[in-house]
Amino acid sequence: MYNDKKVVFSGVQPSGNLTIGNYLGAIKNFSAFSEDYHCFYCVVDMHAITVRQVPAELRRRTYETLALYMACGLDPQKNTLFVQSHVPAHAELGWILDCYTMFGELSRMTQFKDKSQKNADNINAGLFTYPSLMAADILLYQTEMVPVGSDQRQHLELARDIATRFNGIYGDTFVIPEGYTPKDGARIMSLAEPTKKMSKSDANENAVVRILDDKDAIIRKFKRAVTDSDTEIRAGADKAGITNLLTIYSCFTGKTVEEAEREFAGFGYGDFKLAVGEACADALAPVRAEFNRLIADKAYLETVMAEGAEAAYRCARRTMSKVRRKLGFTELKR
Ligand code: AQP
Repeated sequence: MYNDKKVVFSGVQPSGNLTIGNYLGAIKNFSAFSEDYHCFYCVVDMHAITVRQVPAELRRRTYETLALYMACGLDPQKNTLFVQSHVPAHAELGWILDCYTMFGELSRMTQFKDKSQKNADNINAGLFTYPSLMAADILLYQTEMVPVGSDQRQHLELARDIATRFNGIYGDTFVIPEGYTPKDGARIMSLAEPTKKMSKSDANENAVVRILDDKDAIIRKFKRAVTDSDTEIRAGADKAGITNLLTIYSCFTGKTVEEAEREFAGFGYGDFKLAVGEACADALAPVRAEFNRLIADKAYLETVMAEGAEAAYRCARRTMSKVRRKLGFTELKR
C-alpha cells in the first residue's frame, strides 16, 4: 500500500521508438489503474543499456517515452511518472536481489537466450541479471499489480519467486506482485515474421509499426504485412499473419476477433490490410498529436521527471530501510 492505495508498477525501455506491441500490450492499459491504485510508471533506462545504446539517442528516447506515457493518457498528477536512473535505489536493490537469484533461474529466461543470440558480441552480465533488476523495480514499491505483455510473464514469475525466497529467509518484506496481461494484444507479432514478437529494436522497419509513425507509413507497412497463400480471413494456429492482423484490428476498434472475421468475410487480403492500417492510424492520430505538443516543452517534461523521481524515492526509501535492516547492514548515524 502507498498513500492508502494498492500499488501498480510497470516500465518501458527507451531502447527504440515504441511499437504498437508496447502500446497494446502495456501502455494503453496503464491508465485504467490510475483511479483505484497508486501507479508508478517508469522509463527503464538502466535496462536499456543491457544492449548497446547511442547515448544521444538514449537521452532523446527517454524524454520521448515520458512524453508518450502522457500522450497515451497518463496524467502526471494522478500517476508517478519517472526515470529509473533518477532513483538509485533501483540499482541498490537490484544488486541485493542478485544475491538471492539463482544462476540456474537466470539461465532459463527466454529473453536472455533471445537477446544473447541477437547481440552475440555483447552478452554482458547485465543482460543476464536483467530479471533481478526488474524484480527490484517492482518490489521496491511494494507493488500488487504489474501490467505487462506476455513476453514479460516469465520475468514476473521470477520476481515473485525472488520475493518469496527473501520473505522466507527474513520474514515479510515484499508484497508478492500479480501480473496483469490484457486478454487481447498481450503478444503482437512482427508484420514481417508473424511467428515472432514485434520488437522495437527490430532492424527491419517493415516488421514494426511504431506509435509515432504517420498514417502513410502505417498503411504502407500493413499493406506489406506477410500473410499466407490462402484467401480466408479467419484466426487460427495455421494463419499467424492474418490472426495477428485481426488481433490488431480488434484492439484498435474494440470489436472482438469474431466480429472482425464476420465483418471481413469475403474481402480480399489487400482490402483487409488497408482497413487494419486505417483503424490503427486513426486510433493513434490523437496520441501523435498530443505527443508533438508535449515533446516541444522540454522544461515541462523535466519538471514531471523531477517530481516523479522525488515521489518514487519517498516510497522506495521505506522499502530500502526495511531491507537494509533485515540484511544486517549497519546504519550510519548522522
Ligand atoms: N509485441 C508485443 N506485444 C505485446 N506487448 C509487448 N511488449 C513488448 N513487445 C510486445 C510489452 O511492452 C512493455 C515494454 O516492453 P520493454 O520495453 O520493457 O521491453 P520488451 O518487452 O523487450 O519490448 P521490445 O519492444 O521487444 O523491446 P526491445 O526490442 O528493446 O527488446 C512490456 O510490458 C512488454 O511486455
